[in-house]
Amino acid sequence: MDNQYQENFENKLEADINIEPKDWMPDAYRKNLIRQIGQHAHSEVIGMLPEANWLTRAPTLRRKAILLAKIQDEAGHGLYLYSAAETLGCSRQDIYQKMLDGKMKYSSIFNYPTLNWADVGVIGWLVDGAAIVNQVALCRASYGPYARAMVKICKEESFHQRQGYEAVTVLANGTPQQQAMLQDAINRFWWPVLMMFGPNDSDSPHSAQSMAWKIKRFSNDELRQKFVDNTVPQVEALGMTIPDPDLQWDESIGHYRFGEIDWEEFYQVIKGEGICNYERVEAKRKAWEDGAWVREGAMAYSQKQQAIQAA
Ligand code: FAQ
Repeated sequence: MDNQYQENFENKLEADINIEPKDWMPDAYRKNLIRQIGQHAHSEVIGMLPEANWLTRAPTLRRKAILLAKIQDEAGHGLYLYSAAETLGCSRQDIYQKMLDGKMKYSSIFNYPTLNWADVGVIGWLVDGAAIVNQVALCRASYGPYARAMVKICKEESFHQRQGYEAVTVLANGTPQQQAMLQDAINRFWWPVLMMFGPNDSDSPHSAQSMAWKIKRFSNDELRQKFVDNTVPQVEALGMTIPDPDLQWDESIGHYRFGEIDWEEFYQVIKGEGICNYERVEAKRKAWEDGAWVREGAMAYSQKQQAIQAA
């Protein structure tokens, strides 16, 4: 019987028909999706923190309103993704607790500090830019609820990326101090952004299976290359430089070649030893504990409503 289920599952993958929550799926497929979608959700909500650091110091009311809207969007993306993970049978509270306990990861990029206002523009431009390259591919992921969540999320990320680019354009056309501030932000964020795509394909334990299951449609290295190819002309248009002496256009392959990523730094960060890992998780732990009364109140209200309806 199981063989028949397995065959149906594989036929759907082959025919590019989405797998839906009530369909049979192999346990390992389900587990892998909970891991990836859960980590993705954690990244969205942890990703609110570096930007929130600048909310009270945004240079104008307009910038502040845009930043506030962007951060709220990230919270919404987190909620979508937690819901998508829940359709696989996990509990939101359980995976959130795993993140707080360091048993589930979130994107390495959010363990770097936002030291000046240019960092906020650079996050919108480069971090959201990298996220879009990764997530556009995920719009065709084989699991229906994940793929559909990605479509809406990508639309909002596109707005984030454009607002980031617009913000850095103002700095690039500003005073020498503003230009220096932007260059400094690019210098600090460039390599960590390239790390967002994960280890090289040869060192990526999940890639082969995730590609076979059509969760991932492109490999880590393919997406990283696409991001570099998209972004170098944007950096040049801003009159800025990329902190990579090995970066060069290779006409023969039609791509930019770039230098080696510091993988030691990457593994340190995902192990929990980056600059801001402790601070980020502590902020979320405190928010979770401080919010206990809200959850209790909501629960009491819901029980009261159910009792009224039952009466
Ligand atoms: N950081 O075998 P692989 C955003 C882990 S965008 C931390 O290659 P996989 C928007 C990986 O989990 C950011 N850990 O794994 C935003 C695995 O560990 P595990 C979020 C990383 O899954 C913008 C191990 O290394 N986007 O939030 C990273 O096939 C601005 C081996 O790696 C997503 O999550 C990393 N960079 O490929 C919000 C996209 N890279 O689980 C606010 C969805 C790898 O065995 C502000 N995820 N690891 O313990 C994916 O596409 C994939 O999961 C990859 C990794 C490509 C990230």
